[in-house]
This record gives sequence, structure tokens and C-alpha cells, in this order.
Amino acid sequence: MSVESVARDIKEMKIQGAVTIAIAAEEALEEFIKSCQAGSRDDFLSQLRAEGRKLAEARPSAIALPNAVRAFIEKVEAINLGMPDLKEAALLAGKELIADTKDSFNELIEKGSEVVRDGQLILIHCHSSTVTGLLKKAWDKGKRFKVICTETRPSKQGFLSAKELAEHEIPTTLVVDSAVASVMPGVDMAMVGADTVLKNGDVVNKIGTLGLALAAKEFGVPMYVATQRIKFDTEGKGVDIESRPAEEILEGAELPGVEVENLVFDITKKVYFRGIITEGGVRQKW
Ligand code: RI2
Repeated sequence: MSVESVARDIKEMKIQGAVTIAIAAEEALEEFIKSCQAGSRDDFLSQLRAEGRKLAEARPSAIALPNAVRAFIEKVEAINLGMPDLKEAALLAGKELIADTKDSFNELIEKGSEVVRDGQLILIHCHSSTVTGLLKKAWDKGKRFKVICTETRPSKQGFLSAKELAEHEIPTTLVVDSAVASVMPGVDMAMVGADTVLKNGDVVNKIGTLGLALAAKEFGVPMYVATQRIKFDTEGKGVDIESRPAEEILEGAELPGVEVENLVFDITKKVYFRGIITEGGVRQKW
């Protein structure tokens, strides 16, 4: 897919999940390189940077996107060749990066699956391919547990999680977001993905994560975040907390005189998490 199509699909939530959008961006840059007709190294690199910028800004709260674009461009800039050899070498470098991103996902779900215990009731939020991947891996290893998915208004990404887990034959219950505190006393572990891990360790994730964390703390339920290191804000630049169109909440309803605020992400302090799960393993406590 072209850079424009991928950037549009990310903005319109047709491509969602922080690591999925990072991989989609890397693949879009690969496609761009294939079709690029630049005649000189400088022209090639400046076109690649311009395409990268279009992708990097598509989901402001997910730092994996600019991180993936930057990693891609830095890899290509480090190749000391002119055209046309640079194009071939850049394609190889891009393939390597895509493979690395996918490998880190697989390593994470393998290591993270060890956190899951037999008999647990696990509460998850939104759709994190990392969390659902980790749970499916634990199930495949023979662990038996149940999952509660929040609906995750307004885009209802929790439906995706529930469907995916049920298709894997994992016993799954869907609840509305406002039921989180009510179901929490029966939960053994809460787990969420991340859009960005800020330099101070706080976690940017789908709206509702903060409320879930507060409820988990109140009821003494351990909460984990599962995230690839590509989502770390290593430079400390921070991210914008994205607001999306009111229509996502209103769904055609008319409420004259009512201001609608569709905040999409929130920030949860690191102290709310029992541990962080990355491709490096499980780190209990911060
Ligand atoms: P993976 C999603 O947001 C959710 O907030 C989810 O927790 C996070 O991405 C991580 O997803 P969005 O980017 O990378 O779809 O684990 O809006 O798939």
C-alpha cells in the first residue's frame, strides 16, 4: 500500500494497534522505495524523509510510529552508496527492520505468556495485539484461564479482542467500560498494551486505562503493561494526547448545545503497574 493510503488508514483507525501501525508504516516505506524514481542519493533520501513525515504524524499519541520511521530512515542514511545501488540496499535494510519489529513482538508474547497462571480471571482493555497475542500463546502452552474484555468506547476496539480470543476458544466475557470497577474484585490480573511509554515510565494508552488502573489499585489487583521497546519515548519528547471527532461518540445523534470531547488516550503513572513486559522479559515493579 502507498504511504498516503497507509497514513489515511491509520488516521481513520482502519489500521489500529500501536505495533501494527509501526509495521504498516515500515512496509509503506518499503513500497515507496520500490516505486521511487530518484536519480541521486540526495533526492532519494529527501523523498524518503518526506514520505516518512506523512506517516510519523498519523497517530499523534503512538510513538512507535515516529520511532519506526526514524529507525527506517537512519538505517538507510547509514548506507554509504549512491543510486541505483542505494535503492536495493535500502530495500534490504527495510526488510531487516520489519523482521526485527515482528521478531520483537514474537519474543514479547513468548516471554510475557509466562506471567499468566492457570485459573486466573484476566481483565484487558481495548485491542492490543500484544496482549491478545500473549494470552493466545499462554493458552497454546496449555494454561487455562478466563478473560474479561472492556467494550472500549467509542471505537469499541474491545470487540476485536473479545472476538479474537473467543475464536481461539478462550472463555471470554465482554463488559461495558463503566463495569470495570464492579468486576474488579473478582479479577486476578489486569493487563493492557501501550501506545507510548514516556521517559519517566508513565504509560500512554487508550482512554479508560487510568480508570482501570485506579480500580485495580483499590482492589489490590496486579496490573501489567505489555509493550515493545519501540514504544519507548527514549528522547523524552512526549506525545500529544489525541482527541478525535465528536461523531465517534454521537453516532448520528444530535445534542444541540452540548460540547462533546472525545479524548482517546490517557496517561497512567508507572507506580500503578506491578510490572512491564517487553521483548527483554518481565520486569516486576519499576
Ligand atoms: P498493540 C491501541 O491504540 C490501544 O491503545 C492498545 O492498547 C495499543 O494500541 C497497543 O496496541 P490504537 O493505536 O501495539 O489502536 O499492543 O488507537 O497492538
